[in-house]
Amino acid sequence: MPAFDPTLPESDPEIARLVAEENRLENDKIRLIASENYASRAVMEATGSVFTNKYSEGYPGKRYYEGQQVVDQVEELAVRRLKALFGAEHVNVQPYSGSPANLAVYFAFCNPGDTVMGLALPAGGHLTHGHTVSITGKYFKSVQYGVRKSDHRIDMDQVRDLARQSRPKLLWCGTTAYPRTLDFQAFRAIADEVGALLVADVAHLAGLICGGAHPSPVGIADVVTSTTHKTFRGPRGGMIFCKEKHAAAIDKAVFPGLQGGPHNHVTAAIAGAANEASRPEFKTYAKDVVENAQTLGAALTDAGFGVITGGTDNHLLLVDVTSKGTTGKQLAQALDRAGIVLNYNAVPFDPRKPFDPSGVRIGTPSVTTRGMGKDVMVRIADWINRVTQKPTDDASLARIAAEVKEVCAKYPAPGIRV
Ligand code: DSN
Repeated sequence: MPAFDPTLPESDPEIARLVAEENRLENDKIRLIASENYASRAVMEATGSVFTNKYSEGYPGKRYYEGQQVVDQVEELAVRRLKALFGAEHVNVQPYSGSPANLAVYFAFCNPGDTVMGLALPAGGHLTHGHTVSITGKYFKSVQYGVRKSDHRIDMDQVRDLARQSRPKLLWCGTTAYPRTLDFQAFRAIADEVGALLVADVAHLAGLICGGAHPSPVGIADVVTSTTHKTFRGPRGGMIFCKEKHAAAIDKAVFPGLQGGPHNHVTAAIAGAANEASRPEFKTYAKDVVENAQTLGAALTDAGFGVITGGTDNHLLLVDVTSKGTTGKQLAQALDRAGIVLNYNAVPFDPRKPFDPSGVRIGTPSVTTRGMGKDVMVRIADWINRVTQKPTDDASLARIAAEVKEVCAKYPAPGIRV
């Protein structure tokens, strides 16, 4: 007889209750955090599988532990699928998430004190692209470029000038809060001119790229990093694509340079997500994500919000809410009470502090996964506008939350069991 093996509710009712509460919350609310999504039931099952039990330091065929007969097949399958999906020469699926993937790139190519260049965080970049408080801004000499004051788009003239002056070893192009298409070829030309390696961080864009809704940097950049859980809709994880000539450096930097054993349950789920992303319906999904964001942006503009750059080419909007007499944080907190979840965010040249900035970031990956379309986007803009009118009125917020819940009930979310 096997030992008693209780279920989660039997073993730990407190955690089981919290899981149920989170299920309810993700079901009943409109989730607009641009970096979030709903992973499918299949991806969730792979993430919760026996592969969580297995250690496998090394790479398929060259491990430091025995018993890899199945794990090697999982990692090879994930790599094979991702290579086909993105047209990559080499893929590493072991980074624990996006920040470790980026750190591996620094470790592969740089020494402490080397010069690196990236988009500044307040202009829509990421911490790991050389921001001052990040290890990447402390261990490397970081040069940061920004967006133009006139139109809030990346200033490629500034990128070129700064690159010529500083001659960085790595030139990062990648964003977390930038609503416009990245011109990877223009970055390539600048990197070539100054002898830099070009690294594209497409964490936010990976699903749009393989769905054909954003140009791909694979084959243009020397290295491409990404998370696996945003528009790509997989489990929490990371991946690195590179040209074959950089494969050994990248693999060595990930393991043994930065990490120990890969999270094999995550690798299995990444393989599953790659399979889902290769289906024709994923192309429709990627296109719908962008169209929903554009519809929402137009409706917010009509309602008098300050939509940065006047709209979007991708899955997110950056919105200055000053014209509504509120701040990003006040609005985000009021919206949460009204059943709409997003994050407050600095806007370019924000006069306010990052902990209470002038804007909010709004993303459409999650609502699109639920099948919500343009009609719902127009309602979302209306709800957001109504919240700005009575941000402290409990009854009004509760009324909106009830309307949100009613709409959510019509669009079941994959992977959610309530
Ligand atoms: N935290 C992610 C985001 O929200 O964009 C970036 O790492």
